[in-house]
Amino acid sequence: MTSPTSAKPPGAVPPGATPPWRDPRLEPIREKVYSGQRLSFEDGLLLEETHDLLTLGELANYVREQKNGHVTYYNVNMHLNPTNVCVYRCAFCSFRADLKAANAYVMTDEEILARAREAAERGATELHIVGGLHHLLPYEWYYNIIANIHRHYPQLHLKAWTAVEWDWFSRLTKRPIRELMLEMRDAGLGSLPGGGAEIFHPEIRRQICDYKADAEQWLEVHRQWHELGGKSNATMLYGHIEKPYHRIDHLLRLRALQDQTGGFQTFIPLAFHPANNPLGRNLPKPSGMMDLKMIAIARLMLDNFPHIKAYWQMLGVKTAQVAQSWGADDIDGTVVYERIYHAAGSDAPQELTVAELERLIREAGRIPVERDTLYRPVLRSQSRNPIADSTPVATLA
Ligand code: V47
Ligand code: SF4
Repeated sequence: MTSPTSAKPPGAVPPGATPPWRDPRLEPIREKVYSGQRLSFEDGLLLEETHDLLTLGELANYVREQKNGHVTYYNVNMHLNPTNVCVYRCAFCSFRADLKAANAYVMTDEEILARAREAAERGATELHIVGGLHHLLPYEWYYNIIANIHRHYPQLHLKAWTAVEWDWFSRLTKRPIRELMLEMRDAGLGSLPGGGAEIFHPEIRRQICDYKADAEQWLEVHRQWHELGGKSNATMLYGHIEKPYHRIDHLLRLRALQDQTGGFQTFIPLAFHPANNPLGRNLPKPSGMMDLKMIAIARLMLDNFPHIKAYWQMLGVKTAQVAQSWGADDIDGTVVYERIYHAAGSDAPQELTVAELERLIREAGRIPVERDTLYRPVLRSQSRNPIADSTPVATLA
């Protein structure tokens, strides 16, 4: 007779047997991954379908370690959103405001320069600048933000304006995007962030962000910047009304452009935050399972992207840390003054210090490396790093 203490729970696997959670359909994909073969659209759909998160993690982690070893990158950065006034009405956006809304703001030149000064004084290497498309402000206003900051604080790398903003500048000025890019690069622009990509597939794009730059226009902006020798990032907004095939389609469009230009540095899956926006009314936040799957699938499908970023502001600190074993090799930076996710209900802290980032990374079994925006290691002694030992400051948001 078996004693109650030695009874196996239902579903327990005898030693040596294949556990029931292992999905045998992933075996051909495992072979492809370990032999460096590219995954197809159908493979991507299978990765989406499976519940075998452990095998997904194993495969994505293999690719991650082949590309980036045990390193996890972070940077010392700050965000600047010069205005929240926007002509568009993306259904997922909790950040935007109408021209005359009570919460509408446009930062003055002084406020913008004060933010840049704070970034420089706190040892940031990057200022991440994006905002709304203001109904009345001319292209010159956006141009001057770059030129003024660069003139005063040339040590800051300015990662500025999503493809949607570049498309808007071209509509405003009727000038070719390439010409505007050259002009802004001369004024101090360093690289392009990955925002505005959302979901490329028109079945979804027309429902969540009609009118703004479409997939072809988004990709064309990045192509042009890459052709000028510039680097940029890419994103995907997941966990709302899109289906798995829309996500895989999105990833493959990015992979195809990267094959041609090689200008993308990192891909950042962005989890939909449902608070305070029309799209979120009946939708929950993506689950932890989905967040980890998106990181892993991105790592497996985007075989030509050097980096996958688990943006801690978007995933939350805990998932961003675990994601370092599911394919991610970057956790983003100190951030500070993030508005877009906090407007949409993020409960992540406003900023993390270098000491906190490094602790999270070490605890995940990775080696923390401070990078600049272009993934060059930043060398500075701890004592010279003004953010390392500081307590987070009070924030605007
Ligand atoms: O384009 C807006 C997304 C993006 C919501 O390049 C939302 O290094 C979820 O692109 N729920 C802007 N997402 C942020 C972005 C980014 C962030 C960090 C690093 C980089 C980089 C780029 O945020 C927007 C949109 O796709 N977004 N609202 C929302 N409610
Ligand atoms: Fe405007 Fe960007 Fe918000 Fe869309 S996501 S409404 S373009 S600020």
